[in-house]
Amino acid sequence: MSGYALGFDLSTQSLSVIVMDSHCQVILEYSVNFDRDLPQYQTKGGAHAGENGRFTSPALMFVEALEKVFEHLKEKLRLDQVRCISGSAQQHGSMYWKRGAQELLRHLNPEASMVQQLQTAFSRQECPIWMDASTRKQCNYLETVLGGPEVVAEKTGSRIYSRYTAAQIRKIYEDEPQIYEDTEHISLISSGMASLLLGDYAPEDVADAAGTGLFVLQSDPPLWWDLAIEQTAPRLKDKLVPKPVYSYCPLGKIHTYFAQRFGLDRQQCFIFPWSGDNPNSAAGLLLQAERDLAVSLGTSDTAFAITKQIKPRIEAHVYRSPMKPLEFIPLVCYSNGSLTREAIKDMDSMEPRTWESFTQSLLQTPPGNNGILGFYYRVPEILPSAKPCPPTFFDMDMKLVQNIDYHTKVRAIVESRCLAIKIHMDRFQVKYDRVWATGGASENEEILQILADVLQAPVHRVLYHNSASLGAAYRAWHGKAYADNPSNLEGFHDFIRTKQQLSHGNESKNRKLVWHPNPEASHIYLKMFPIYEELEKRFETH
Ligand code: ADP
Ligand code: XUL
Repeated sequence: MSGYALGFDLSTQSLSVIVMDSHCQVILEYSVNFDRDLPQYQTKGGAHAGENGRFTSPALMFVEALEKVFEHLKEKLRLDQVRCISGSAQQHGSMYWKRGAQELLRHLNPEASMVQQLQTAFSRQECPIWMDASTRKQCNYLETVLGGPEVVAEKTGSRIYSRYTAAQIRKIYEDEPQIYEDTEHISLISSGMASLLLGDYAPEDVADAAGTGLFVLQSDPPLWWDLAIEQTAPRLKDKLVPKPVYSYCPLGKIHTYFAQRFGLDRQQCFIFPWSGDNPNSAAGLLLQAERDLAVSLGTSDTAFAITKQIKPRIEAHVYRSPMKPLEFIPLVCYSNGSLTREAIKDMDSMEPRTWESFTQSLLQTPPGNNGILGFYYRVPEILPSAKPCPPTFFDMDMKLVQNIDYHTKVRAIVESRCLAIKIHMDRFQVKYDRVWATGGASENEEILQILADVLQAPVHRVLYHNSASLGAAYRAWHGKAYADNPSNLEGFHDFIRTKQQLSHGNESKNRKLVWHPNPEASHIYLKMFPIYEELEKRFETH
């Protein structure tokens, strides 16, 4: 196979793309930052914050960003050489397509821009996104009618969280019945983006479907949970694709719109299902079951692994692996990730500080931070389920402390997040002996050292830190090989290694640096775990 794969990543703050050659090497990357490059949508960190914990992003901003990427790529690359495209998107968020949108989408005119032609395609201009915390009422309702949080978690992999698509759809049905009526189709953001490329409604892949509250976690073949669909809103089944698909399933050829406007070869370029950012990162990091833990430090902080068997727990999540049909992704998620660290970095200063000064603070403070722990929820937190609260610090006697210096505050916020990851992930009893760090904040080597010290495992960082787009491009190549020869498909990991021309057992060329744990730090953190656990309970609101 020759040519290129495109791997997209529509994250909270940006739409990025990588171009990957047939040896799975990244040859080009490009990113559209929503706040900076599409200021007309007036987002902050890619989102609009509303009342009562509402967080949304404009659907048309996603459409326009996609076109912007192709305009750029057209100048840099022979797009007729692109053989396969897949992508990654922030999980849970949903797009509402208005009656008649499918026809509009199918018949786009390549002479005009997509964003112009899709102005009337959405019944709701704003997509609820993963940061949303406004649907407590709908979560309670759905959990009650479906048999309680434990039953729902057992069936779908997670209880219904505010950001889960089922709760979001129910809220729109209750609060905006006309919009619900006018909606002919509901996509996840991932499948919505695939739909733009395909020119028709694309199905959800199993991995991202598992973040809806509507999917039977252990189903093979993949199935929606009919009862949850019936209880979420009337006639919802008609507004969804009939079934989610495996992540490697070819969806079809690129839309003639992209072929004619940007020069892609419609006969040779195939679209593969988009998936969620965390499942794609698992693929990009080539995570191995029962061996690896991934920590993603993006707008959200997440920690996840791959397992062959799983017991869901109500304070965390289980998704499906996009690499192998019946493997699972246990995951913990914190909504106060990078933007909260940024706010701490710039605290008490007129001007934004540099990351260098933040790092200096980490270097000037010892492991254990002289016993100071920190909690700061700028936006409603998922784990624990907490309301926003200003930076709050405690000592090892669990007493509130004030008047501490900037450096100590910085370390407290970073270290306490690492303690939380260790405590919550260990409750899944997943085994790991190494950690893979990814996401924007994995640039910061001092954060990685603290992570290694708290988790007491070596922390690796891949050369290319956007593992979500890497995973999307790997999946596109793997899916293409499956489409070309379904009877002869290697496992995902072996397939990528073979393409990278690495012998078995060798690490991917994309794997690079390692931070080793300091064994002495282990005693310090062992004392802090139970204190952190107790303090965290104080912030839990229900
Ligand atoms: P997302 O994919 O969720 O949009 P990214 O994974 O691209 O976000 O991460 C972006 C974030 O990375 C920025 O908001 C910034 O706070 C953080 N970041 C970038 N460089 C550093 C650094 N050196 N130290 C800590 N955080 C950083
Ligand atoms: C995972 C989650 C976030 C989003 C955005 O459950 O909500 O990680 O996928 O990154």
